[in-house]
Amino acid sequence: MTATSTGTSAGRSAAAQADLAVLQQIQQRVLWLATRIVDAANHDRDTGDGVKVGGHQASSASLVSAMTALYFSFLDAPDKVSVKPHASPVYHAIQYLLGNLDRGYLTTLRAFGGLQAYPSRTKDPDGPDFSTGSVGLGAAAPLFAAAARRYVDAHFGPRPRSRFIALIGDAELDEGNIWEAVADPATDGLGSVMWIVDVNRQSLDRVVPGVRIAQWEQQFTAAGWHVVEAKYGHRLAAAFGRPGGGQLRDWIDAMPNEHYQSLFGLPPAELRARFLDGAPVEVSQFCADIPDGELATLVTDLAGHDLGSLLDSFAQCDADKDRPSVVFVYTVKGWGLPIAGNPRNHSALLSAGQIDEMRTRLGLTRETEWDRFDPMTPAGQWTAARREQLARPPRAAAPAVTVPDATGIRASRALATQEAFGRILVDLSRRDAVAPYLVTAAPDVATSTNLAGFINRVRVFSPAARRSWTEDPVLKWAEGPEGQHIELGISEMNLFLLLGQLGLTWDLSDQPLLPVGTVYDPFVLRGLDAFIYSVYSGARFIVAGTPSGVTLAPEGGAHQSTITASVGLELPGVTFIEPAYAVALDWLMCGALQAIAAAGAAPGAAAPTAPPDGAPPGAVPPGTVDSGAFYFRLSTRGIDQAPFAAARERLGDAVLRRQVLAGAYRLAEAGDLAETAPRVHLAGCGAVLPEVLAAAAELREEGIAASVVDVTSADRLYRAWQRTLRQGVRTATAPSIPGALRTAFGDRAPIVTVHDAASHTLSWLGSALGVPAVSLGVDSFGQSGAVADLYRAHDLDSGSIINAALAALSLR
Ligand SMILES: Cc1ncc(C[n+]2csc(CCOP(=O)(O)OP(=O)(O)O)c2C)c(N)n1
Ligand SMILES: [Mg+2]
Repeated sequence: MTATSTGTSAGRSAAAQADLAVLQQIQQRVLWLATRIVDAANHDRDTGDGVKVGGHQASSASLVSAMTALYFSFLDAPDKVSVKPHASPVYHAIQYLLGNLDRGYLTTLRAFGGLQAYPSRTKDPDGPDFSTGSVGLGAAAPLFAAAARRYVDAHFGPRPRSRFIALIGDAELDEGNIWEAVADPATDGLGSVMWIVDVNRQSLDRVVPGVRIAQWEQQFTAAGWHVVEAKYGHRLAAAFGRPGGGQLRDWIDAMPNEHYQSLFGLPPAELRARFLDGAPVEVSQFCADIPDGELATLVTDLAGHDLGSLLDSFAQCDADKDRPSVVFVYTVKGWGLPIAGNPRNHSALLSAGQIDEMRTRLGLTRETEWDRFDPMTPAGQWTAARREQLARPPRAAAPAVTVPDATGIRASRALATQEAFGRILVDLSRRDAVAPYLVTAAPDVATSTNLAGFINRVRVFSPAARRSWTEDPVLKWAEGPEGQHIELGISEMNLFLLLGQLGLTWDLSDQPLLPVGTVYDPFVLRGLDAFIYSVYSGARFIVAGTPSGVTLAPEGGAHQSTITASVGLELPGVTFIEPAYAVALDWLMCGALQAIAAAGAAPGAAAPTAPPDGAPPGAVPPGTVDSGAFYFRLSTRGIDQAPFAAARERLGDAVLRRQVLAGAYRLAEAGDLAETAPRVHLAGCGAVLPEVLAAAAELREEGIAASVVDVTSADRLYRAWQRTLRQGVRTATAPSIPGALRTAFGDRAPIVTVHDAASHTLSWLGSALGVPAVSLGVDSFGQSGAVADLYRAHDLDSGSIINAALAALSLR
């Protein structure tokens, strides 16, 4: 007996038949374990809070056969699989049977520190390749992982071939991001991709009406995909071949989903009547000789639970190496369970009696119910062989990528951070130690976000060389396999999904990269769920949101971002950075790339946080470290660089750089006013600093000692504050003001915060410093105008800042 594919033809050899029999035995155990894992979570554990635990026995059952076929036959070790969120119990059951998950975990689904409700790369102990949960994203992720692998292979030499597989719920195909991913030319021709759609015709609420499959198949075909159907099991296929079988097939094909679905769970005699309700006489005649019980088995015989058919269709997909494949696998939601096909089964749980009945039927007892297969049995030998076949070698140590502390950008004239960003990238592309690892991506905004200089140097990525038909002296859009910019269509979802997978190549393709994406800042929100998804998955990348804010004055409210800074500050795993000056950006960008490079080189960087004994992990103070992604919010407003040059002279590069990286520094001192002069701090962030500096100068003339603090990373400051606060909370000691805040603000004085973003983003600074504060920012939609018009409209002009300072002083 061998644990390999069972062959492809309908007339299987005796050996192949025997293999299928073993697989069938395995899938029964997978079904049991997946069902019992959810059952235990709900019935064996007292959470003490009365909140329903939940879990999805029916959604899991639907994929038991397909996942058994994959993990116990089809997959090779380098293959990467994304499992639909609600089949996580099946994944864990399989990893347990393969010996990759301790038994203690099986009773911890949805418990703190236990198995996660949905597959999680970063939290589950048995390391799924992809996280899933927000439907549609985990489905599309392997497509972008395959695109990232294609890029890695083209630049660093081919790795062992991986197939990138997604197991997707049929209702997931309603999510628009799926179709954005399928339609993008960057995902063309990825023959290593196989999507398996679990066609159980049910979503959360209902049996989905209408025959959508035909439409979806056409959409995939139109996008250049190879479409395969695994619809009928071998019994139905045989019946269709008999005289009159054609009509039977037509009848089943034409039947509305709701009608077909209503057959499940009916007693056999009733099923006959329901099945033949409205059927042509030929179909009734065809069925007349088939006993009730057999008819029930026959008409619900779908390929999604026929292991041989499944393996045949996977092999069919595999044979097509030039384009992605999708196989529509017809299944039963709740297959093999008493809740099979019930339209309300999405969250249904088996009763204690039903669990007992199932356990007994499978020959298990309360003592043996969690056991793996006896190693002496065929199933035990099979799983042991598969464990070895699927074992992955430890990740090779990655080469160290040396990113400089700074490119040394010169900024003698007024400069915008967006322009500086482009120049820094160009400089880095000239450095051999960094350049090979840089890869940029943009959703049709590469040139308008200043990537043109970089693209001119490194070209655009395309798997094959493409002839260029234009001669543009300013922008050389040359495409070929050596290119290091990946251009996407206008889909911010795709941008963040691609960045996420480029940011995971250190794990999924054994090659760290330094990915940098650009997007107009307001449209970060358009891709936000994919942004969150990618960061939650452990991806490391830089994204520049540019231009941002109302400084983008003439463009109007549809293009002016306001709440993105708050989003950046609050997102876990993302470090939000908004510098005003070119040299600060240089230090911060190089620092971010250094962090990404260092993380990629760290062995075991993907290790889950949960311990093997199932105990809850030690509580980690929130956001104590920079992790995954860096979000730079940039601007096209050119600002005078002299104030920064003055700060450099005053503080020296070593000190200033440290402060800039920590999140804030003193940009302008209050000057030599009398000791008794009222003091105020003006804290500004980003492109609005010229107004802040002007206000400070005027205040000083009025005898008010106003200093200016440039907040380069509100996020790092906030985290530093929270760290000390929480430390105080946990140890019941008085928290201190963190060093970064003390250094930048020095003495205690009322503050005004000024930001070309929602005023809320910096409004916490008053509490952090324990002083009265007035926060200015953009709290309504923008509109077209000149910068001065809009700053006046939003109280960001220097006059308003002066008034705010007086207000803050009056709050003392
Ligand atoms: C973005 C998002 N919206 C909504 C949900 C809630 N939800 C979870 S499963 C589900 C239905 C999924 O149906 P399908 O994909 O067909 O899965 P299955 O039938 O296999 O359970 C919904 C709406 C979610 N997880 N993610
Ligand atoms: Mg479904």
